[in-house]
Amino acid sequence: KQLRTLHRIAVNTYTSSVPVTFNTYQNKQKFNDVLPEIMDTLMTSPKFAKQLPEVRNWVKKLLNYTMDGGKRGRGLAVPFAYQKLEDPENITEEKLHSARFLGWGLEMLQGSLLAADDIIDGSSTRRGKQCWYLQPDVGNYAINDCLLMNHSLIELIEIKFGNEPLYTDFVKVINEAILYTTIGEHLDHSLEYSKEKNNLDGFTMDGFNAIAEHKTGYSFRSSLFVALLLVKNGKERDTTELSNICLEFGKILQIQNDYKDIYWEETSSGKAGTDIQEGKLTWVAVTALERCNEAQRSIFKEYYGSKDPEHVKRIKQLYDELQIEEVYEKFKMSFYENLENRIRVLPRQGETEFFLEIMEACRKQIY
Ligand code: DMA
Ligand code: MG
Ligand code: MG
Repeated sequence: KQLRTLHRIAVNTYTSSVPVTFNTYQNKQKFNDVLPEIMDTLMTSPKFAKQLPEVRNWVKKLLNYTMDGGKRGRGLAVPFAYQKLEDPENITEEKLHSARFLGWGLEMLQGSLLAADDIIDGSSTRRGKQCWYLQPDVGNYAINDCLLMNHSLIELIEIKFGNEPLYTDFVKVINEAILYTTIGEHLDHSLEYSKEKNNLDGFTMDGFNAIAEHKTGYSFRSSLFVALLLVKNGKERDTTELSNICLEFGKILQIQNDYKDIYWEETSSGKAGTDIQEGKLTWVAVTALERCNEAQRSIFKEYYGSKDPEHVKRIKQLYDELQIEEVYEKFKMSFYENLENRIRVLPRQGETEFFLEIMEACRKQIY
């Protein structure tokens, strides 16, 4: 009898009547199954097939290293979004497969953006490993590797969808994500604080929001927008509010990222924090400044943006004095509440379900 029950559970897990969810073994497993195809497809491109074996080996090594170990939220969100946004009777295995393929494309993009970001931020670790640019035979060549990855992604999309009308739409969404994210990385750099600058006028919540929307919001949005292209008549849907909600997700994800940089151990976050050292305009820094008195503001100006471990400690101590952790917990709660209210009034149930589940994943830090 026990065996029969087990069998029934096993069968049910694989029937389509099981509700589609983002964070399930099934979604992940089926997504992972497509990865080898990504590699193979890229290598069948004449642009790679005719190269010396060294080139192919390098690209495989690069992709395996930089796409490994992350939470894969952006990638997993594509098949999940497709299933939530499409009417059940229109869902096809072929489209689902395309969604997974595109998901991996977005994971490739994220891997390259992070590899570039780590050079810029002078980071040492990422996803629990040494950063790509710190690998023995990489160094500055990592810049070329990032370009190589971005354009391999476009090549992949061309091989897979080049003859379909949707090809240009996919490229547009991906290019938009790259363009806005890199503008975000520019803002992130241009608004940095340094003692030489000695000016905190730009350290405002508006500044933070602009950075977060760009460097995080648009790549988050790309999962939903490529999925929508696979949906029947998806191109005709009004996406204004969907887009705005995605940018809000960008903000909260970046707020959590900024918080983790200070308060999480490297063993949990997978990377050593650098925001204080680099003088970054983060949610934590702006929130602290909003709460500083004159004396505390001087301390901030004196020690922020320094690699000296004692200075970093002094800033963290200031954050403690200002009770940033408590402020963060409260802020996060009301941010999610407001976001949920916007999500609940979306016109389509599938849209609401998609965002609510992604929101839950963000809350649990598994997105
Ligand atoms: C960079 O933000 C985000 C992009 C565009 C990859 P960040 O430097 O705060 O990210 P992380 O903390 O992961 O390095
Ligand atoms: Mg960084
Ligand atoms: Mg960060």
